[in-house]
Amino acid sequence: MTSAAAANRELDVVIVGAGFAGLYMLHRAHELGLQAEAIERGDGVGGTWYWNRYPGARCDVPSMEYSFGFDHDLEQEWEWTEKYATQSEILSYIEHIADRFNLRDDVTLSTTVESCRFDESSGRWSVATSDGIDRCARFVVMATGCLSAANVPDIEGRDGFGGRTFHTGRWPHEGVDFSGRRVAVIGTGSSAVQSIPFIAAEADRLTVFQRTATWAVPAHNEPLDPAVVAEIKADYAAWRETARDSSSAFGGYYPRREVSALDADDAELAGQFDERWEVGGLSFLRAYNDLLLDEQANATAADYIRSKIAELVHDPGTAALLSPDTIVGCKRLCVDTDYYATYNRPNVRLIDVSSDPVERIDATGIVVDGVVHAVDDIVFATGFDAMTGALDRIAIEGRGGRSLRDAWSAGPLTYLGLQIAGFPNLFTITGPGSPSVLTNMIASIEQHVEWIIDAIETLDAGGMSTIEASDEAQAQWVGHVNEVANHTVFHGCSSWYLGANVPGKPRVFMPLPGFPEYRAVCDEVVADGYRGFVRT
Ligand code: FAD
Ligand code: N01
Repeated sequence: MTSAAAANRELDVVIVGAGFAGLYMLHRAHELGLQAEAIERGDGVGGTWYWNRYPGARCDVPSMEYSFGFDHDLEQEWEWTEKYATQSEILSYIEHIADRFNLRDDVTLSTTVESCRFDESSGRWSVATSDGIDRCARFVVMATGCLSAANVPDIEGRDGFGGRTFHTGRWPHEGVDFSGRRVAVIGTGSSAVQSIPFIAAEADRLTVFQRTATWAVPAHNEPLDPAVVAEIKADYAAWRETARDSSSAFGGYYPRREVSALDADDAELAGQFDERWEVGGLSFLRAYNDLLLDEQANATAADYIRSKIAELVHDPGTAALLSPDTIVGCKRLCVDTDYYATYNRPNVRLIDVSSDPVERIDATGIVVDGVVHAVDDIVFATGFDAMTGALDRIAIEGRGGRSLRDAWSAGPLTYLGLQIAGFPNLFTITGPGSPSVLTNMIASIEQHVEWIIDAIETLDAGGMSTIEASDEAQAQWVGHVNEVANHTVFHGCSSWYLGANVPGKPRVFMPLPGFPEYRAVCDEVVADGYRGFVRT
């Protein structure tokens, strides 16, 4: 859309973000005949897959499942080439969607939404953006992403570093040549696990700074077998329905076994874990049904992975440092290709910063415990201000001028992860309090977009103008999310699920485990006349 065409535009819906969520929301808004505009900070569509171009970036949910199911022709015509698609293939898929559903005319790129203010007298939202054009809309949909606000730690001296710095989530489009360079990677989460083998293969020397050892299982990525693809496509709808019925909204290949690890003897455990290790991927944690519910059960998986690390990493000291003493899956399990084996390379060194943190960065390198590790490049694989970060960076004001930052000062409060009391007609896609990051995100995005579209359609059909979560329903829902999380192992470590990776962020478990149960509640709420929502 040209700036002139968008000037002071009156809209039905402003959508913030043009990743999977923003684009699908825009498509469904078009189908409903709504005037909608998606506003995106990036210079292109794609969200996560536009920004995260670091070497080795791919999905960890199999491509046949990590894709939209809303359109039969789309899922039949698109050809994934590998079990886990690369960043560039996923970005091509998203661009194909933007073209196929004629979305581009209503996407405004290179523009940041700075504030959204609800005007009680008109019942409309005023949206201010970096292009200086004011939009006014009945509805605002935050498709801002759970993992879109980069977290670059505020380490003393960071800006005085003399070499190049990169964040995995803001990777240069032209790529980075590390040949002949001494490179530091700070962090050992999923982004580091995927990029470290590539950086190590190119750099002269790689030094990895590890604060917490991570759990990783092999991806065993491979080209997709055309026979398997044909079998899935023959009844894709049923296959997706099975996936949606699993707690993480995927698992068509290797569903969870409904057996407790605590009932298995050592030989059975080893056999099961060997089988899952050979298959590869996140299905490892589905070998038994209580690995994410019971710490003792979880310890069986932990022992197994530690034994694998000891086999894969030749130097016993490095293997010990790489062996976590935490709960498997309590931070997101990493899926790797040659991560552990990379530490056998002579040009790779691991520095433990668990007890002596990175002290500062000087012009020449990274200082730990008084020792300067001289490097030419620093890669911050330090993750994101997850789930709330992107929303927190927008000045959002609801009824009575109340800011979202104030409303969420002790942690995010939502009803169903879809709406926030005091913020009428504002929706969040995969917001805190919904399964979101614990699932195949595309399945969660589809379910949220469809729920929001139905809510708007029903509102219009009933001659109503606003929908808003009630305080009581929201308080009850937050209590429910906490109660469900308390029955899992997720509280057992300092993860970004809890906001623990960002200094000063309140520690609240943000996603809700259990996709099928959640969907059922969303459907019941609608069947019960939008129970817990106030509609006027
Ligand atoms: P995003 O893709 O994050 O898009 C949000 C967009 O909103 C961004 O482009 C951002 O620029 C824009 N935005 C935010 N704030 C503003 C603002 N104020 N103004 C304008 N624009 C704004 N999930 C899985 O289920 N499976 C996977 O295998 C998987 N792999 C991942 C790999 C990586 C490297 C990362 C970082 C995440 C991965 N995820 C995965 C999670 C992934 O984020 C989701 O699957 C999905 O892509 C999210 O889509 P989205 O549209 O909700 O958000
Ligand atoms: O970020 P992370 P990510 N000093 O937060 C460390 C998805 N994803 O970008 O654990 C030293 O997981 C931090 O240490 P600690 C996926 O959902 C998927 O890797 O906090 N270290 C940690 O090691 C994932 O979970 C894929 O002690 C510091 C690392 O940086 C999410 O995105 C690929 C530090 C950050 O790890 C985020 O992953 C990529 C400091 N000051 C991403 N600050 C797939 O495989 C932070 N760290 C599909």
